[in-house]
Amino acid sequence: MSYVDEVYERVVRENPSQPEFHQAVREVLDSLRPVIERNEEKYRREALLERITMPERQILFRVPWVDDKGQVQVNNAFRVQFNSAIGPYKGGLRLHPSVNLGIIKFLGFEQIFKNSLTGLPIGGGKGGSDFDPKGKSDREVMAFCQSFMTELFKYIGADVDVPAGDIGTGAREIGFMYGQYKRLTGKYEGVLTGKGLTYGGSLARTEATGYGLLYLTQEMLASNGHELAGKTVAVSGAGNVAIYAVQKAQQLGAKVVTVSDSNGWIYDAEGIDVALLREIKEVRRARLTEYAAARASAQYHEGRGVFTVKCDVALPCATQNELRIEDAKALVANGCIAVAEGANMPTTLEATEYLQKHGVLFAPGKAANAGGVATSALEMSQNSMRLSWTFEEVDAKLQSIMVGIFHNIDEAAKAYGMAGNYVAGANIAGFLKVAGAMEAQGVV
Ligand code: NDP
Ligand code: 2IT
Repeated sequence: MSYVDEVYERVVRENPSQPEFHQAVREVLDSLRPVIERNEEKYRREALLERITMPERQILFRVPWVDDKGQVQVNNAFRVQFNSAIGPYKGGLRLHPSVNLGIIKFLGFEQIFKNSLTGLPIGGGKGGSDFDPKGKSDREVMAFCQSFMTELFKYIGADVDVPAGDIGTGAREIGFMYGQYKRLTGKYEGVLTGKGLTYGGSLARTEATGYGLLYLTQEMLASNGHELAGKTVAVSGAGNVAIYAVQKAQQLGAKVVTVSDSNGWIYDAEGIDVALLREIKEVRRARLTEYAAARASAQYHEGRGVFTVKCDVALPCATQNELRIEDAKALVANGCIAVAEGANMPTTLEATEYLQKHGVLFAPGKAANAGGVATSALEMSQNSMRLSWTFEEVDAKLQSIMVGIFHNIDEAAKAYGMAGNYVAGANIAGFLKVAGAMEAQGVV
């Protein structure tokens, strides 16, 4: 059996009931076949693939907190410190009822390669909890965040592990966590990113993932002879990534006709009104039905289906495995030319293969959504220097990072005879840097 297949079998055997983790590993290992085959004996002797698929450390803990009725609640929480070959662990914290160890491991594994692609010195990690911030009062969210940090603070630090936001973790949650870290340690340091602008946050971090997604998409389209301006775009999700993806797409001259949340989706023939969307999602924390109620041009549809609309470009920005084979078929049938992942692993393996086979340009999340973590790394730099850059400075760095990522993955794909396969290019380019650093540092 090939070394790649042996390692994949071991991952499945040793991590039962973690399908998302298996899926993420499978995609990466399949892409790496040509790289591994060139040096199979060396990699096997070094157990490099076993080491890269096994987290350096996994922290599991409980989070007790008191709700507004005086009832004690307990949640499961996780921090997976996956790989520190090229820098301190770095990656978000997801707060969503679906969170389990397998989901955090898939996210942490993806983060290793994504962070490598940014070109910045950050290792891979991820964390979170099955706590659901939806419908909770601010006081309940604070109680949870303080209790969560009361355990987590032992394992993190500005040069150790630097968490950030993800699904369910935004500026409010980061603020409460930062306050508790500071209180427990007495240290005012850049231990979290996505902080508020008054206490160490970076300008443009809020916008970075969505903006970065569009910078990379624009570059991918341009290098394949297309223009983003004038295109019709379908976006899924209505959270941090989706909102700023919509905004940047519109600034670049595209028309965005959809957004979605876990209940349903909006088709707005006149183009999504970002100011209204922000008011509903960021201020009122309300559902998309309110968007439809407030705007005559918007139709609300219950359930799935956001990718059944006619579009040129699709940007899945909600969650894993939301873009499935039936969506891929609808996109191809409707003439879609490009898909770029704002979310982490939003496209199933089957759907990805279908899109690629039918000539749709496909940018995987670990490249396309890397602008968020890249700007987090820029926030870390500013914290270390005790300086803050202007919005324009950060945005210019973000643009150049995203354009650089596109050319890096494009060239890696070509170097291994897979021109245009950006999934392979991203996995190979991300891997080579981390593998080189692991080899240089010996058996650790
Ligand atoms: P938010 O919590 O701000 O928004 C998430 C959005 O996705 C909401 O509209 C939510 O709808 C929807 N959603 C979440 N879970 C589901 C589900 N199970 N089914 C359907 N819809 C769902 O998160 P972000 O925008 O920050 O994150 C979105 C994606 O982008 C995630 O995959 C995340 O890992 C990834 N990402 C985020 C980065 C960041 O900087 N924030 C950076 C890189 C990637 P509802 O409100 O109904 O739950
Ligand atoms: O998936 C991701 O890259 C994030 N949620 C952002 C991580 C970060 O450290 O900014």
